[in-house]
Amino acid sequence: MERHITLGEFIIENQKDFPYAKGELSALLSSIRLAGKVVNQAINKAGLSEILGKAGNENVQGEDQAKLDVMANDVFIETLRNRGEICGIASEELEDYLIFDEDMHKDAKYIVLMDPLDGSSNIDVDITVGTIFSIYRRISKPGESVNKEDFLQPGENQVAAGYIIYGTSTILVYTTGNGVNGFTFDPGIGSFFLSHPEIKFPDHGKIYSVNEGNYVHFPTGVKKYIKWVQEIDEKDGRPYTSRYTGSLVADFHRNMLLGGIYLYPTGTTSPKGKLRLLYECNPMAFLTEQAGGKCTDGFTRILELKPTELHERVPFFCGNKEMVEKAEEFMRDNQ
Ligand code: AHM
Ligand code: MG
Repeated sequence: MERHITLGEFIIENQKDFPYAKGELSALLSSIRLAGKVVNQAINKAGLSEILGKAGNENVQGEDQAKLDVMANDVFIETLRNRGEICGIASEELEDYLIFDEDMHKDAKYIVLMDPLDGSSNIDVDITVGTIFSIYRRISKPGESVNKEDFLQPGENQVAAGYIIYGTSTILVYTTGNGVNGFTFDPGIGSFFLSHPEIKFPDHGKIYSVNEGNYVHFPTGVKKYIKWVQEIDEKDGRPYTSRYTGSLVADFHRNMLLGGIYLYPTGTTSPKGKLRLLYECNPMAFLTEQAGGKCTDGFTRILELKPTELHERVPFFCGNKEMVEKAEEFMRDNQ
């Protein structure tokens, strides 16, 4: 029988690849795995347990918080706080970052940034949602207070990033800078098993994912690119197929496995795009590059952008290298 490696075994076996591993990053990934199981269980029975719907609050960006958003945020924060590997966390759902300054955190080297439940407009209608996480080493010295600079690091400083997709099955996908691997949750056993080893974008893709309802607001380069993908050209498989769920994790996961491009450009209703650099774009960009793809804001590599504020938004072009480069060509030619 084929040997099925659990996520726990995989994390430990690959610990030697971390340049300064002492086991803390492995323990941190295990904490995320645990919180993911709790959130997964809640999502699976959401319709039964009166946790669908709005929580009655708005988050810092003025968006309605769904009850599951709030629950997922609390589960991840409490799970990570109860263990000693991180000294601070920033979440899309919180106005400011949280410092963990209890004794058990005093030697912690890592901070986490996360979107605890991405695609939340899809929760109440039973469509896939996800959790996105991003891990950095702190810049401040242990013993000093964690500060904003620790959270405003460029994406290329990430030591690990990943997502959990709560879809037809629940899959945890992550990278520590040594390729991308995916683990499917077996609910009967309660463990994640390696199911998608060494994920790479296929060489060519034929899927484009963009909210075309915003077309009128898009920059000319994006408008022309969309028209181009819809033209007939048998040689490169155009017209491409349009697929868009409104859950970044779902659209990203599909495009990485099947080949595609995801676009969330600027528009008059979202002058800097919608997606958040720290919680959504950077972790997805790290995964993308590790899977052989490309991720930019239309001009500049996402991982090189220097964040200036926690909830900063940036335009997002992400997917197969050749597809993103084509979209960039349209952006350059239509400035
Ligand atoms: P959220 O973090 O509030 O759920 O918002 C992010 C989501 C992404 O998952 C998705 O790709 C995008 O917003 C969809 O936006 P739109 O509905 O404008 O197309
Ligand atoms: Mg989100």
